[in-house]
Amino acid sequence: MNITINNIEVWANPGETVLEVAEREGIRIPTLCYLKGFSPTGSCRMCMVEVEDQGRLVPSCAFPVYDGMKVKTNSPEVRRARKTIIELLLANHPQDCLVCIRNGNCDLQSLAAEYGVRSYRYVGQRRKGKLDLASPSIERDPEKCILCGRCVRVCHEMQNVGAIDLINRGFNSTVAPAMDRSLNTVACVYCGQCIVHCPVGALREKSDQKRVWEAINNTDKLVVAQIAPAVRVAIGEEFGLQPGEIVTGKIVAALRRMGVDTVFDTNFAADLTIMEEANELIERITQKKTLPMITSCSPGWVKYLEHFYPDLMDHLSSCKSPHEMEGAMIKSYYARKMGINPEKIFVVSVMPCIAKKFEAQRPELGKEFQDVDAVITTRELARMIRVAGLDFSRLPDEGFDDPLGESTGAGAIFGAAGGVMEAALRTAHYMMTGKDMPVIDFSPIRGLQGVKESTVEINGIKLKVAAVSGLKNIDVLLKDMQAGKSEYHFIEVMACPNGCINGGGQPQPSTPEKIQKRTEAIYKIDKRLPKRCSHHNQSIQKLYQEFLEKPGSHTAHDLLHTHYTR
Ligand code: HC0
Ligand code: SF4
Repeated sequence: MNITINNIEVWANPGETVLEVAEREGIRIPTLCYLKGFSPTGSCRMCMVEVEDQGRLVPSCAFPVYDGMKVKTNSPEVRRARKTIIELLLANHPQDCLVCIRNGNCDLQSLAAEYGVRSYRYVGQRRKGKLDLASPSIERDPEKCILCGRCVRVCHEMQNVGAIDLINRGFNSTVAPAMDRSLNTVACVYCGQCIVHCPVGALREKSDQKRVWEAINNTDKLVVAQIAPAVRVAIGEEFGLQPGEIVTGKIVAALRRMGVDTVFDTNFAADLTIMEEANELIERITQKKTLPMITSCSPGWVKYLEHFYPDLMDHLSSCKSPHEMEGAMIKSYYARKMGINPEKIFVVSVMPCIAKKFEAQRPELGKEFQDVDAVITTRELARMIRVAGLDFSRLPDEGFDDPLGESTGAGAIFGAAGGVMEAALRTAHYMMTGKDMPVIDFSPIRGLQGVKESTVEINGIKLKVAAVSGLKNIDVLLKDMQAGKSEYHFIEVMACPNGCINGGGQPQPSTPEKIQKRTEAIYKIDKRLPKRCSHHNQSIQKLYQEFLEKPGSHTAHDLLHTHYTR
């Protein structure tokens, strides 16, 4: 069918919305509540357009096209309506942009600037709400909420958790957990997807920046930082670089200039995780223990399983997540090697994830000492780099410290969904046959689909594997397991859609284009490395020789494995 937008005839498919057609034609219509791929609510009305042949304004995100339709996206009526909507939103919004976490990166602030809002036109009563600071990962400020409902749709439709919803009526409507309780008292899994999709500052991570600066300034502490696989392909966006630009060396340089004493790589521990996890998988298969084994490195996923399928906890790999393994090795192997009292070591993990903040505090992780002392997100590190006055893009590329800084391509691909599985298969093949896989790239479990599956034959055993990301995608597989119908041997689950590259602590906003670029960069790192299998990592080999003996040893179990008991 043909429609006219701003006097230009364009084609459209039946069922498309005005917003979708306009987007395709390169005509920008501002939105706040709209979320591509989710059910439209039309609640904010920011995307108003004028339908000339009907003489009325309609929300373009929820209005389907029809043949012969005549639309204006930029008439005086449209501009006036949008400006009024912004002014009404501001009337019920705290006037504290200068001290807001989203200052400079807020959709409402940008629209107010774009539409020339120069005063608070409507003055009246503002909705009150209590700050929710109780969880270890997320802070909520309901007074900043503009009721767009993006977080609610993400939590329900993408993550299948439903920890938050619109509660109350009329002027008192607000987004909160049931009974207006704190997030830490409900089944929130701290994936942080609500934060990355919030257009304003109503949701934010619990910041650990202050604690990290204090540790850096404390001359009695040795501050050891580690960087997660997905941070290096995303943080550049915070400094105007292209999504997917690989800036590993600049992050290392920045941390050293900020005063961090030693910089290690979580990718090293990802290789270590693979040694332990591949060994565990083989043990479960040969000793006929609980299968399928499911990965345990995504703390949002672990929490989801605990809340919703506690009967399936035995399927979870006993391996700690890589950054926890790295912390454990820093405070044992490295501390001993260097003759440092582990109590004086402060381990800070730079992660794309906010659930890692919760994970680091779990009593199941760390016996004598907490493995990791603080977790900061990609966004928090970017803020700290700015405060330190560093010109990020001009920093030189520096290398990690030894011995917990060497990594292979297998460790690198942990950052993309399917990567843990692929890395584990590379090493499981070696452990079972004594030979490397003839083809290292395992394409069936690459790509941006929520569920990827394949069968791989090793030593006559047909291993059925799946990689799942985005929590709503896991339920079918879990229900099959409960019914005793699952045919899988090994399943990777990442709480966030597409894995850590799209974690709740990554630069905002998150868009499909950015996710694609970050994923490509992760596989580029793997491809470029001379060693692409965890068992070829020489520092890992040395760690086993000098300290851990072999995968699954008593010491390995003591330091690298855990059992979640909720
Ligand atoms: Fe991930 Fe990880 S890969 S969870 O996605 O397994 O956060 O990047 O650091 O620990 O290595 C996040 C990313 C990590 C851990 C690793 C795993
Ligand atoms: Fe829902 Fe995840 Fe946000 Fe918790 S962190 S409210 S589970 S989207």
